[in-house]
Order: sequence, then C-alpha cells, then structure tokens
Amino acid sequence: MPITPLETDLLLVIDVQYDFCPGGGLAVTDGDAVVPEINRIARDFAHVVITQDWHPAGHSSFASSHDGAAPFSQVTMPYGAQTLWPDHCVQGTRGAELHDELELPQAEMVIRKGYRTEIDSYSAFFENDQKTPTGLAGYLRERGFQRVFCVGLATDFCVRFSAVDARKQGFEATVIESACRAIDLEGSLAAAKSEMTGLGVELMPSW
Ligand code: VGL
Ligand code: ZN
Repeated sequence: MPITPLETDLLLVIDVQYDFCPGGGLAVTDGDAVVPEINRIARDFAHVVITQDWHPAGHSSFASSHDGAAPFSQVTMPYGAQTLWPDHCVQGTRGAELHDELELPQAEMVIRKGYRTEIDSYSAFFENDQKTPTGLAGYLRERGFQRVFCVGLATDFCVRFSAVDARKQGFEATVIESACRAIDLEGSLAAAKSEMTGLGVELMPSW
C-alpha cells in the first residue's frame, strides 16, 4: 500500500543516466527498466531531488587512469579501497545525461557528484572519503525533510551509499527495490542489502 507522501518526504532519484543503461559505458543489466517505474512513483511525490554522476575525463575511479588495471579490480586510494570502473558519466557527454524519458518536472534540485578528479563519490551525501559533504544533508535539514525514498542506479553502489548516509544523517530512509537495478559485483548486492537493513534502511519491494 503506498503511503501518502508528505511535505516532509523526498524522492531521491539516483544516477539514472545513459552510461548506466544498456549500451552505456558502465551498463547495469536492465538499468533503463527503472525509468517508467520511477515516473509512476514520482507522481505521488511533491518533492524530488536528482543525482547525476559527473566525472571529469581521466577520473581516478576509471581503470583507464591506472596503468594495466582492469575494470572492476580494486585499488587503495588515500581514502581507502576503491573499485575501478570503465569510463562512464564524463562531464558533457551523452552517457552522463539524465535519461530523456524521466518525467520529473517537479524536481527541485540536481546534485552532481564525483566531479573531483582525485576522489569518487557514490553517495549523494558524502564523497568516498565519507567526510567531504555534497551539501545534500544541509539542504534536506534546512527544508525540513524527514524521510528519503531512494530509487535509481545502482542498488549496490550509489543507492546503497546514499540510503546508508541518509540514515547516518538522521533521516528515515527507504529503498524502493522495484525502481532500482544492481551491478552485483562479487556479492555486492547481498552485502548492500544486509548493510542497509542492519542500519535501519527500509527495503520496500515495490511502491
Ligand atoms: C555508480 C559506480 C561508479 C552508481 C557510479 O551510480 O552506482 N557506480 N559510479
Ligand atoms: Zn561514477
């Protein structure tokens, strides 16, 4: 049963960009299937914020920036472990654009992340050092939002880190699973789900 969203509820639409859809640089299986689902859910929300993965060319999270490194391998960065990705969501490219079929006219903010060459940013709230804020927590607090409903790509990376940080910042957080798709690298989806539930993120199968 859908809950009637309130003025204190926010839909956070995470990284629904062409590079995460079939044919994109870091394609998530069935990634574009989230678009109609998000459009349907969004009709019930007065407040929507969108995130956009937005990397400079040569970003340090790209395997191509590390000699001989394979995509999906791990390296240690000054801020900790980092997965290396195929090039994706390079600023100004088609792959970085939000999906054209998203129908979110009421979206009140687009928050870009991952724009510093030397640090990746999965979460909508903090870069991967888990210290550098994006400003979203301050925005939500100042605007009086209490509950964050997370949808988008990918369940086990940017959705996971965003939902977990929402909880850590004192908001209620729900992930609507039917409106997310996962990358699922070596059990990362199962790990994401157990971390999220352990930290009090609600997993809602569908809206
Ligand atoms: C993402 C890996 C790298 C995501 C972004 O949106 O989940 N994953 N950059
Ligand atoms: Zn990225």
